[in-house]
Amino acid sequence: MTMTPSDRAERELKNLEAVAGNGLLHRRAFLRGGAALAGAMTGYTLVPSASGQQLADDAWSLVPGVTVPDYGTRSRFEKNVVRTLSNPKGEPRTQHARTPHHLLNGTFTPNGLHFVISHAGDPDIDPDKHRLVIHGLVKQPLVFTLDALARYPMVSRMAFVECGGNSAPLFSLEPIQASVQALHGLVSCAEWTGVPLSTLLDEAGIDPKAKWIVVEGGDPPHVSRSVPLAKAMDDAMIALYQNGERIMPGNGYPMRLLLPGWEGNMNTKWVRRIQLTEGPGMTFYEARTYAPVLPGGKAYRFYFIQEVKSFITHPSPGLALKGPGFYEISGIAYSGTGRIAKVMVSADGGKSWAQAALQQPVLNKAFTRFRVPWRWDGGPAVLQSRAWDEAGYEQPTRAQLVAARGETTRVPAVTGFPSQHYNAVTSWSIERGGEVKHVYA
Ligand SMILES: Nc1nc2c(c(=O)[nH]1)N[C@H]1C(S)=C(S)[C@@H](COP(=O)(O)O)O[C@H]1N2
Ligand SMILES: [Mo]
Repeated sequence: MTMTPSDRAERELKNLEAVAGNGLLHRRAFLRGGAALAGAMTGYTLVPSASGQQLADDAWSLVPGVTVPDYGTRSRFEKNVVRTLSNPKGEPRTQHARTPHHLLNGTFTPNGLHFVISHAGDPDIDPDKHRLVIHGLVKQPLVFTLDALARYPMVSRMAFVECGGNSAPLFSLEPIQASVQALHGLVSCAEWTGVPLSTLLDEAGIDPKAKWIVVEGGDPPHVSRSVPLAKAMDDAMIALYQNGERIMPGNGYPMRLLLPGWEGNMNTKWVRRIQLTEGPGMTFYEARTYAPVLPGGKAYRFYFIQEVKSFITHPSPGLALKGPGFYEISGIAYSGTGRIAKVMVSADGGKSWAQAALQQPVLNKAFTRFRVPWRWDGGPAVLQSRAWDEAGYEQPTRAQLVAARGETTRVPAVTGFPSQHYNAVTSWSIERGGEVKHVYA
C-alpha cells in the first residue's frame, strides 16, 4: 500500500505533540523540518504544486540588471520597512524613531532601522575635529582623537539598547491599539565594536576617591548621565562601529558610550567628556525624567538595568493570520542582567504554557529570538510570551507590574506618573478573522 501525501500528513500530525492550550506544539516539532511540519498542519503543503510554465520570463530575467552601486541599499519593494517618527519636522524638542520589529526577523537591527532618541536632533560631527576628554579624579587627564582611539585594542559584542520609556503605552488603563513598533519600538540590538572604557580609564589613572563617572555628549543639550565606576570598569565601551560600519549619525557618530543592559539614556551618544567624581552629578535627566515615581509617591533615584522582557513580533497587530493552520510564533527576549534562560509562550491568555525554542547563540545582554510551532484552529486565542534570565529574574505579568508601579491615564506621560521601565507581558488577541489586537489579559 502506498502512502499518499495526506496519509503521511495524517501520521505526522499524530506525532506532533500539543503541549499547551489552543494548539501550541512542542518545540521539538521543529526538528521534523519546516516543510514536514507545515505540511502536517495543513494536510498538504503550504503552497500549490508547481509546473514548468509557472516560471515566467519577466523583464528582469531577460536584460542585464542595473549597475552595482558603491553603497548598497535594499530593494525598492522594501520601502515600507521604515522607522516611525514622533517629530518628522524636527521641531526643537525630542525626536523618536521607532524600530519596525514586526517587519524584521533575526536578532540584530539594521543600522538604518535602529531606534533613535535625540533630544535636539542629530549633530553633524566632523570626526577629525571631535575630541573625547577624560578628566576629574585621575592622575593624568587625557584627550583622545578618533585616530588615537583607533590604535587601542578593540572588542566586539552584541548588545541591545533600550530606552527606559520603551513600552510606556502599556501603563495606560486601556490597551492602546497600535503595532509592536509603536508599543515596543524603542529597543534595538546591534554588534558594537570599540575600545573598552576600562582601558582608557586605566591609562588616565583612577584616583581611589573616584566612584562615579559623569558622561557628557557633544550635542547641544550636552545630555549628561552619571555611571558608577564599577560599571564603567566592567563592560562599558567607547563604541566606534555599529554592525561593522561606523556608528550612524543618529546613534552617536563618531563615538558613543555603550553600557550593555543599562538604561538607554545612560548610553551617551556623541560622547565628548568623561569626568571621574566621588558622587553622581544628579544631572537633569537622572534627577527628573529617568527617576520613575512609585504609586506611594517615592521615586527611584536610579534605575540602571533594563530588566528581563520579551514580546511576540510574529504574529502581532498589523500581521493578520490568513486562515487556520500552521504558524510559527516568534519574538524577541532580552535582559540587562545577562543571558535569556527560558521563554514560555501561551495561546490561551496565560492559562497554559509551552516552552519556546531559543535560537542560538544566546548572548549576554543581547536579543534572543524565540520560536514556537502553533496550529491555529481559527478560534479566538490570546498570545503571550514570558521570559526568564540566567540570574533567575522572571518577566512580570502586567497585573504584577501594575500592582507594584501603578498605571496611568496620561500616556505617554513624561514624568510624575509611571512612564518608565515597563517590562511586563504583552498580550495579542487573535480575532476570528485572523486580525491581531492588543489586549490586557
Ligand atoms: N548625547 C546624547 N546622548 C543620548 C541621547 C541624546 O539625546 N543625546 N539620547 C539618549 C536616550 S534617551 C536613549 S534611549 C539612547 C538611545 O540610543 P540610540 O538613539 O542610539 O538608539 O541614547 C541616549 N543618549
Ligand atoms: Mo531614552
